[in-house]
Amino acid sequence: KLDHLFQPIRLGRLELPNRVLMGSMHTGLEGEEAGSQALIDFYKERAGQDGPGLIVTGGISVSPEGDGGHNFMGFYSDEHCKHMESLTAQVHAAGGRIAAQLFHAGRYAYSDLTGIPAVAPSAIRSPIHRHTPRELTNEEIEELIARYALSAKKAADLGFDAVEIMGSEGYLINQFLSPATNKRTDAWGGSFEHRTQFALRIVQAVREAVGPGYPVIFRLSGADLVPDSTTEDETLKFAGMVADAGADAINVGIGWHESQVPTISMMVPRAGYIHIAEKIKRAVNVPVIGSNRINDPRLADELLQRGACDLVSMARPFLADPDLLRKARAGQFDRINTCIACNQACLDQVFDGLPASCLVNPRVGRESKWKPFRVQRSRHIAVIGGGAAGMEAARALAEIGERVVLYEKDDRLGGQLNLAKRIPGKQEFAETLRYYQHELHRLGVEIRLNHNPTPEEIVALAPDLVVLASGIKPRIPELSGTSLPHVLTYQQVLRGDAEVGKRVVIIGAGGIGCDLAHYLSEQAEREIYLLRRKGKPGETLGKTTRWALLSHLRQKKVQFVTDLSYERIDEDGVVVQLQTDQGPETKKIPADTVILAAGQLSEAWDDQLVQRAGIPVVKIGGARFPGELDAKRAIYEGACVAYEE
Ligand code: FMN
Repeated sequence: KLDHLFQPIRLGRLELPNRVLMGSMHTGLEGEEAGSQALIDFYKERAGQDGPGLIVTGGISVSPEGDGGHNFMGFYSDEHCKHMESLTAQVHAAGGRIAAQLFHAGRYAYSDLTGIPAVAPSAIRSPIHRHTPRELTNEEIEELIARYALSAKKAADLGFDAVEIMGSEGYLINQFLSPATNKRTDAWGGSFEHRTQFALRIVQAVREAVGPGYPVIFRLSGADLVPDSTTEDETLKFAGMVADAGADAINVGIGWHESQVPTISMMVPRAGYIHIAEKIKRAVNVPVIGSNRINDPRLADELLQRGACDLVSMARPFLADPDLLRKARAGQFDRINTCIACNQACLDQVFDGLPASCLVNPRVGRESKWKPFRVQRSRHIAVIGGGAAGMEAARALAEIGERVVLYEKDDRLGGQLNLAKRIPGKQEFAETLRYYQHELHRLGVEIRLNHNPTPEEIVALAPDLVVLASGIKPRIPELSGTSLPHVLTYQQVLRGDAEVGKRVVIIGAGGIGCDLAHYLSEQAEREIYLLRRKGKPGETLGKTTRWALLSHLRQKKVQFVTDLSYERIDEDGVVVQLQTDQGPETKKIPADTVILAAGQLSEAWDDQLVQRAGIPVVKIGGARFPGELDAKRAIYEGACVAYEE
């Protein structure tokens, strides 16, 4: 079983015990308080026996103007270098191996944060940044190459086991390679050979600095997915040139940050880009690392077996479950907390300047804070509600040794996750359900389905603590016509409880409204209107996924109507008042089915009697606050009951 995944492999003189790279992730824990232990504890928890063969750090700047976001580390800072030395020592002590990623953001740099203007091969602004970079001079380019080499030497001296040169995702090295961003007419631009010079000179200089045998990985862009960029032929040729210049392995990144094609979100099928690594593997004679959406060790093993790549990179899957490989080796696949590629707590938070965490594993980034694990208090705890919040509370409490009864009024656990998994591209939520079901049984949580306990029953049971996780119900807006037979709630629709017609009006264009439109538009040919009083559709969705979902809905000809007030629902449509340039205009939008997705309310469970009996009650998730459907907050609050109370 998994014979291929656990095959050792050599990179230079470094032997890796398995074929898995924990892909580079900037966590936002790297920052100025670099003296803190949080980042080290994050890596240590992933470095132990049966951890990834090699961990790659998030990008570490080779030069101060190259920082790629909030809280970056740089080889130019003595303080950061000291911190890195302690990082490598502790990862080694834990039994792991770690590579430093040599990084320069080029025009993607956060010049607002660094206070230094961004630089690039040419002064062309990226569509996702406000600042136009300054064109580098020939001397500055030579100096930057020297800085890559110096940083590599420092990395080796600081105890890193390898370096990875970051040449993908549209960062500086990629900007030199691509004709879309490199318009130079000197020796660094123009022809393909000229455009490759920056990368190749860096590889040579790094190799010279670290000497033979020290592993050097080059992360290149397997496909840029931006207009007028490097061609496939060029990429294949370039991969060979990088290997010849001294790289020991090629890690195949996919897309640029500005790409208009989803590259890592839930919509991307598992291993959806592996064919690109496969082509590169045929073009070079060094090991090739496949990446993106490889979230299951069995799939990884299959890819290795069929020779698609020599190693796999798994980045977010190690956020979701640091013990992924240990469980895989033991054949405990059902125990793995699978990455669902939602990006809600990792990338979205990093882009907002917050440290990364993980929706399905809120322990990420809190490794220092959330210990010790086992308290063995053996309190008796009743958890009311088996949705995301209640399941995590029950799991985490049982894990630290409490005795837990979990009540769920429905005939199955999961709450809103059961609906979420029906949305196209969100099927991965089924893995989260599988994980909880399995873990709750394994940890001996007593599960009572089809059972909504009465307050009297709970008082009679006299638990030490009640965790109220009764969740939410759809809010019915105060509007005439909501009780007409063709008016449904989003829950009724997603449960499949009711027929939906050809012409649909959805009231509410938040995350649920947008998901619902997606679901209905994939099901059948339909005319769908998505209505919102004010603001933009899907405003509450994460930065990294909102654009893709909205562009998909536009493709499906979903009509967005905003800046309106609702008058009433009729038998054949919804009457609204639109704000137009000519003043307000009343209009009926025709509909066979009207769906309410206008927010939610807490599902009531009266805890007064329990409180009066002196039993402490903690409310979590939708029971505490009925915001957007928010699995991230629900699971986090569930975990907090065990780790922070
Ligand atoms: N890739 C890099 O090369 N350098 C980075 O600094 C980096 N930071 C990342 C930060 C976060 C929070 C995430 C989620 C990804 C980051 N990536 C970075 C991309 C990952 O290495 C990887 O290519 C991507 O997550 C897709 O792989 P996965 O599906 O295994 O997560």
